[in-house]
Amino acid sequence: MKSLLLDCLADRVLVYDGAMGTQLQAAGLTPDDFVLRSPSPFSLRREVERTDVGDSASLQAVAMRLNGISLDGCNELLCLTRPEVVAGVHASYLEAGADLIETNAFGTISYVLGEYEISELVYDLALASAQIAREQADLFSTSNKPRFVVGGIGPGTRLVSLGQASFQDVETSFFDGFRGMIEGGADALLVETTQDLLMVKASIVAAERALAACQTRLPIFVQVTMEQTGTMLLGSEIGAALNMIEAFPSVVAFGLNCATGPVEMAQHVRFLGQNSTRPIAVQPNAGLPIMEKGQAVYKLSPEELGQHHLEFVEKYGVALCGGCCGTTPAHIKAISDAVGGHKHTADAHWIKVRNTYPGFDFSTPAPELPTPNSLVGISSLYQFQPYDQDTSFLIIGEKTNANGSKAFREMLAAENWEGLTELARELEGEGSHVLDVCTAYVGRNEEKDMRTLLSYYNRHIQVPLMIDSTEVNVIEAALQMVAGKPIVNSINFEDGEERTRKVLALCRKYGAAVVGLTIDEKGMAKSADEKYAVAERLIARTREFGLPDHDLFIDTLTFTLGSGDEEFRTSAIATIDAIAMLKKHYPNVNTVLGVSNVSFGLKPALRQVLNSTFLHFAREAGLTSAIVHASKILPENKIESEVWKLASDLVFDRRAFAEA
Ligand code: THG
Repeated sequence: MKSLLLDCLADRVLVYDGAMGTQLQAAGLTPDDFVLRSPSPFSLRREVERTDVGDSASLQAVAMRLNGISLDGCNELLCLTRPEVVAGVHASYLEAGADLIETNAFGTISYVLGEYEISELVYDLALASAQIAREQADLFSTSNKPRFVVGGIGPGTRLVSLGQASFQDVETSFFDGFRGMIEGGADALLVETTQDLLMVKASIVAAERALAACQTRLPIFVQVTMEQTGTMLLGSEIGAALNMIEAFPSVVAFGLNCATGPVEMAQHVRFLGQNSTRPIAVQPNAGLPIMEKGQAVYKLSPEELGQHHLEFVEKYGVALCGGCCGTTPAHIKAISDAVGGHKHTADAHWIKVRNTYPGFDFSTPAPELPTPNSLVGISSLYQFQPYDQDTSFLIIGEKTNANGSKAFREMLAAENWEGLTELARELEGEGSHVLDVCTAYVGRNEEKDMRTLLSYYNRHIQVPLMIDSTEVNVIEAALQMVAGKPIVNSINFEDGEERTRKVLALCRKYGAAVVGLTIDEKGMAKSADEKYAVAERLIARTREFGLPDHDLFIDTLTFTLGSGDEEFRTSAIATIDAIAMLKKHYPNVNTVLGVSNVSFGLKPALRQVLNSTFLHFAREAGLTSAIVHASKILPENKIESEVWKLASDLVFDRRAFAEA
């Protein structure tokens, strides 16, 4: 992506603007300023540049319908009614030294504007906000100090993870909003003050679609809000947020704004400095709000804020510095004096990544590079889960699966969602790091069940999820229901390339890891060499779609040893050997097995032993994760040595076993 903004960001610290709302309030506006009359001279002038006639028609229609009614307090409307006031605020921040100004479009979301019955104005307001900011930025730009417009939209009033708006609602509205921003001349797209990672995900998907629709590329920025509690509003840790964001290469800067001042933000900024592969943005409030006469006031002085930013820049590699609530042009001037133009010298992860891989471009990932990610793993709405579990393996709970559990199946049939949630909580309690979720049940609607179940699991389950389905539509529905970064289970080449390509495109679009099964057009690969060959094809394909190697889990599959079938007696050996080959040649690629498959058809006590033994040897060969019933896995020292030996003989097809 060629972008002057990114070139400048790569070179030096850039300064953002400060609060918009309070500056507008200070302009002494009256209810009359919030009346949309038929198009103002400003918007008429812009009308000629418009490409989309339908939208200007909706503007006319709204003006007629409102018929002089004041939408007092709808600051976004000022972009149409008092553009010069909005422009004045931008100018004051540009004068103070801001490199970037953010559009006056915080509430430009259909259901927020809907409170004023102007939900159809998302595009028009976004367009106007960007045009106003563009004009001011251009007026202040010099070749030494170009100024940039960030087309920013806030979080809205509804939480997707709580079901108050759907993924589609957000995606549709942000598509219109971002399209307006792009056509109005924005240099970057931003979603800010966000509280819900599922909403963030929907807005990133929307930004991507808007950029594609406008046939252009702009950097996407994301900023989350960490509350005083130390998490986002719904309980998301900063690591969950960063891990999810990093699954989207188009997000080129990530950071924080609002809720607290710099002191309270420091722990999160440190975390980002240590882990983020993307430049870090920080826009704190001017301290914590203090209530005075029923009003929130912010007391941090401009100089203090500037000093905090200097520390953030020097210690944690913060690259975009600005202010949120309570900050004024004086604050931005102080920030500009303290850090403006500062080179990136900190010992921060993203700076190291940039220096180590000079060609590394976030918009064209290079999975063959050793991974620059510090957070290698997946996430839920709440937490980050590393793939590497130190002394353990990544434990994927098997029981939240309609194919794998009678209890699950019965509760699904009864639509006992609370019971299904309780079952998932039990697996969490048993130590599962991830849950494999499958709602495929004959006679029921798999997609609908997946949506409903995930609306519960997203909110109530702390660990990340694995989406287990063979249906493309079910997978996409699931990806729209879970915050954080899930794993999709699975792809294979049974029916050739088409379905696999579709699923990989979805993993890219929604930010997910993926399981690849060693199955091709000839069926399930049997020998270790065949399994390895299909694995190489899976690796090539996931790389082609820009997924890093660590986000692919190769499943080298095994047949049951429980049938006694001559043909399958060496099946486990082939599975284990293929894992060892992959470990050797693709050390970053993960591996997974549905361990219980190995013992289908055997008695429960023997199954437990055989599963545990098989898992043990697969792990010795390098297996990194497994779908298991965690509480039923026994370590070697908990199994009688005679029994252990018998089970090992079965795994390795030692004929002594058969003859005994
Ligand atoms: N690879 C990948 N995904 C998979 C599998 C795999 N997903 C499904 C399955 N295989 C792994 N999950 C299970 C879950 C349960 C059982 C086996 C594998 C199981 N269940 C008991 C049975 O069927 O006898 C039922 C127990 C009950 O009803 O409570 O064995 O290989 N990528």
